[in-house]
Amino acid sequence: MRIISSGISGVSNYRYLTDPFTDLLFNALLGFTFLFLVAIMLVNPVNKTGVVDPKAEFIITATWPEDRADDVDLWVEDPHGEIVSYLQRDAGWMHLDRDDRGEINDTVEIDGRTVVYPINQEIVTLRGTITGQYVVNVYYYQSVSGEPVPVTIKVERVNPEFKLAFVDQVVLEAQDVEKTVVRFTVTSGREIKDVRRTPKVLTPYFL
Ligand SMILES: [Ca+2]
Ligand SMILES: [Ca+2]
Repeated sequence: MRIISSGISGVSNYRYLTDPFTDLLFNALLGFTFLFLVAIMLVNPVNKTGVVDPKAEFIITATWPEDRADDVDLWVEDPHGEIVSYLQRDAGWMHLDRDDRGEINDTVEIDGRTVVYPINQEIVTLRGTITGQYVVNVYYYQSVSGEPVPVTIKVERVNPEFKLAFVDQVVLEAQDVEKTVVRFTVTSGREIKDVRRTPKVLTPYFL
């Protein structure tokens, strides 16, 4: 790489040819970054404590250890018999955020680099509730580890105020095991009653 003198007499100051441009670029980048951060702060004011997205009435979450490459699926049936899963991510008022497939879809490309964001979680939101019984199942779709996988299920009520309605952990012993984690009944007052675990198959695989 070529180098040149700065031309300042009496000063031994050698610099790379690209330096002035790099400096300018760096300073411009700093300026833009600062302006961008200020813009973000103005657009997204810090949420007040306790304020939750009002578009969801209930949130059902299935989580399994983030270091596992195994694919677990969350299945939920509403009182009308509508079933939400990766096969149908919108059903009635239910919505599945994503099909988490273990580690397969945990990577994103940023500036040509592969960045891994290890998370093993599927979330079903209920945008509205129907009175009656909901059924929550988990299914061990693909076992990469060959090991049993522990899955934690949470049911959270968002409105009128946030409340953890149910939490439990089940172990799916092997691939293709389906378990009903919980059945619960939503009352007209949005309370959860009659929590039970009577098994019910929601997947269509063995029909
Ligand atoms: Ca999955
Ligand atoms: Ca994952």
